[in-house]
Amino acid sequence: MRTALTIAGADPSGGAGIQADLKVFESFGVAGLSAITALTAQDGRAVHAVLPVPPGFLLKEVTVLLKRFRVDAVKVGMLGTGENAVALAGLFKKTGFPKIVLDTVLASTGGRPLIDEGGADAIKKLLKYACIVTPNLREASIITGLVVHDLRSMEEAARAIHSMGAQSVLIKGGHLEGTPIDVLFDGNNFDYFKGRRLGGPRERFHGTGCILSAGIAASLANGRGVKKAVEEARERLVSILKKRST
Ligand code: PXL
Repeated sequence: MRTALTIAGADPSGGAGIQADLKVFESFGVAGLSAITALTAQDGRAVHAVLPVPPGFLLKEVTVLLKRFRVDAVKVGMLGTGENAVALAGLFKKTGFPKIVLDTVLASTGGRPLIDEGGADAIKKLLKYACIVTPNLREASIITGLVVHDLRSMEEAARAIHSMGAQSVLIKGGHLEGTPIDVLFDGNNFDYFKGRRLGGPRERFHGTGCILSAGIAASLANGRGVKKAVEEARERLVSILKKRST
């Protein structure tokens, strides 16, 4: 059985973070491993508190797993602190994982920071290890310093993030005005994935980014290429969201 590792925050409400990632891995027939970067107290509507684990402990969680299991793909989500990002960058440099999906989680949809101050700069240190990175418009803006708000600026940001070291860049257009379109750039070509807006309250979309990045990691673990992995993850995301009550 193929194996994927999620390095992310815990969401007790189950819609995002480690809990969501493991369910997605299972739905792809991939065995799931997890290393928790931070605890959160939340109800699926709002994050009430965050307690990051110390970087030394995070490294211990991961290295203990690596001694025993072969890992086919890794998903990195919420990190809690810049220190955790830096610690992981050191580990990735040593271990050379081939398939790392980096979800650049900076804040919850409700606006609660999920990484400490300066964390966004630390996350940049992980870009060069990423097989694919999946920022939304806001995260792409913060990472590049560009105003990312339409297709043209998404393409510009994708080029900029690629030049910072990520092999492929998927900029998620869920917050675009009008039709949501995700833009994938592999350093040569752009691919565009058009979506359809599903209505409903904000909590219906809690964990959307986690589910997508976990799906990409699971599909990569199953041996798919990056573009196919994005397609499969997007399809799975839609079917999961449709099952959620509105
Ligand atoms: O969707 C971002 C996110 C990631 N990870 C955890 C979260 C959230 C949003 O609330 O709670 C653990």
